[in-house]
Amino acid sequence: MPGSRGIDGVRLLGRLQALGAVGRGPDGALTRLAGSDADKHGRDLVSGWMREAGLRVEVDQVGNLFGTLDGSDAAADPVMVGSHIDSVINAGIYDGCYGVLAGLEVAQRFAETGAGLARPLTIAAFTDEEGVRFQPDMLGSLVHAGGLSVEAALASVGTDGATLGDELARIGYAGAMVPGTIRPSAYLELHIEQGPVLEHEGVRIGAVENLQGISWQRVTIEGDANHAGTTPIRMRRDAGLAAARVVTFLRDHVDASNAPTVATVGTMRFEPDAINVIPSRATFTVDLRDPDEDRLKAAEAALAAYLDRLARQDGVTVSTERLARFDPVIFDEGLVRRIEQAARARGLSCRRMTSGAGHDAQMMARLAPSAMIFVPSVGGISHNPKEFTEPADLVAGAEVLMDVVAELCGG
Ligand code: HGY
Ligand code: MN
Ligand code: MN
Ligand code: MN
Repeated sequence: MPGSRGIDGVRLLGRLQALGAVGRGPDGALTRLAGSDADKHGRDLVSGWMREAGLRVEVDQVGNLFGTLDGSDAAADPVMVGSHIDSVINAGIYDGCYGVLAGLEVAQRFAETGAGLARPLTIAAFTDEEGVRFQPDMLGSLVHAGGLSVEAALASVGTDGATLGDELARIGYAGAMVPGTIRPSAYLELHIEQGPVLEHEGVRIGAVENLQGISWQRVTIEGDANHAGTTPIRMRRDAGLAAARVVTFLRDHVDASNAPTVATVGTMRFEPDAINVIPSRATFTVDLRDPDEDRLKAAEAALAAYLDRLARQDGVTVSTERLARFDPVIFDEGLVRRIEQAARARGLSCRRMTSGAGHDAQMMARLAPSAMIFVPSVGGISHNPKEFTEPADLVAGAEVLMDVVAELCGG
């Protein structure tokens, strides 16, 4: 066991590996989508560890999982440390899980060393942060922050046709607590950077001061199915061609804009999906992001205008459905400063930065002063089984988290 209150790195790293084993397919790919059996097993594991650590475990009506270590001032609003344990498809083991397990490790060390917190400390694992199966993403923290009703969240229909409410009930995580009951005095999220900046600059800790805006849409293009061999090229209403034009338009638009805007078409489906039939329908998603709200709006407007032109030019019909829209967020300056000070007090290099990825902190910032701590991602890789962060960096991030939480909780 480490010194007076050091992080137990062996336990933290061991739990990351153990949770990372939950949701492996026959090919070894890790997929732990919200509301799935794998999600249930992951939740069972984490809530068991929370109980082992002496935390009070609660589940709310959209499955958000909380573990609380009481403080001497039970009436005080808790400091909350959170993230998520649901994953994308064929994921790495650190995204989200690291923040939940490091928070749990901090709470457990406080409990083991009798840190005598004034404020309670709550560790949160929010439902469906990734939004891969049920949109919008950051669903659980959005409900907690009052941005989405419980009814709308539970009615969310997954990519496989199930509803979130049915799935949470099926896996035994449709809790009784009303979301938002726990009002944090401050919210902190420790996360892998999922990008190349810290590694590229050789910096150990990122003090995240803002997070870019996110716009998710589903686009459906309707054309005419027809024979691939007999239909002259000029007489087609080819939904597949039109969809492909949108993908290249987005890249050309972003390249020409000279801005940090990013655009991604991550899913695309053709119907009837046959080698010798001109696609009658193309359905795909567009993920647009920018740290600046006006530029994000401009990118959305440019896409809408292009889709109008495309409908006329290709003789197809185009419809769009908004799946998620989150404004850019500026984190709490006082908390960002505390993170910088805590890192430097431990002799760790630190730089301020923007988060390119969405996080539960983006939602919790609506409720309480919030900020994030990043640690380097090797090769900047994430949402990929090659996702990796050096153990020393994982422990360093947890120690910075512990120091900031100790200050905020009066431990
Ligand atoms: O999409 C995101 O940025 C996050 O991983 N949900
Ligand atoms: Mn994440
Ligand atoms: Mn993610
Ligand atoms: Mn996230």
